[in-house]
Amino acid sequence: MSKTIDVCLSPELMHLHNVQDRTVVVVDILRATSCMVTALANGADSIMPFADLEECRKMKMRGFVTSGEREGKKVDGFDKGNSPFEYMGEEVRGLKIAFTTTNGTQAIEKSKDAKQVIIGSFLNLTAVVRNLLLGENSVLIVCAGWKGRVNLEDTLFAGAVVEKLKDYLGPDCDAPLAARHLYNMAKDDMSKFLSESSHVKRLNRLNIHEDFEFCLTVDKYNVLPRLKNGMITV
Ligand code: 3SL
Repeated sequence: MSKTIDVCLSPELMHLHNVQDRTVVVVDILRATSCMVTALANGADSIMPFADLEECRKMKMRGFVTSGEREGKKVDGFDKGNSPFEYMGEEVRGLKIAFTTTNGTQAIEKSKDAKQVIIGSFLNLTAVVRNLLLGENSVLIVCAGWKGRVNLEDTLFAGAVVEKLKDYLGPDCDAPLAARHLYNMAKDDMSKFLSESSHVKRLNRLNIHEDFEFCLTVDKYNVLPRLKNGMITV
């Protein structure tokens, strides 16, 4: 049977999808999955994602570094926030990280029953595409969005994947087609295309424009983070 590809534009639409026999790619370009990819590419041991903030906080007692955000800001008492620049360099090597974010880790939680869960971002786009191309499973890209709403940046990533696989994986519905068309409109200057988007405005208010530019870098890292038994590793 030939493989297909679908896109879930918001985690609120997950009830429409049967993930058991699919590879799910979870994406939260700004900034959760970009941070995860950066941390693991820089030698972090593992990332345990939490939907619940207090569950994540408890992991400190078990020797984990606590990381993440609420409303874009580092959580009080946590070790790290949600900027990819906090997950670079020698200090990251070997860390076991407990991670919670507003949307990204919620999307991971909703995807956990998939046959395979991988973590996607522009930073590791080719590694993701290669895995999907070589794998046996049909694909679902789960966009983390923002509090249940659709966002542009995750949709663009989904479109990039659909575009690169268009000769091999047929679309299950119009969402992959819409994402692909959007990506093709945006690809020559994604930064400009996204300048009016809601999350970019949010990040600009927090004075973190450099995170936005970094998260749009294509193929900075050749890593493929996967979720297994509640833990993300490469
Ligand atoms: O929602 C998330 O998972 C975050 O990545 C949002 S923020 O970029 O930290 O605001």
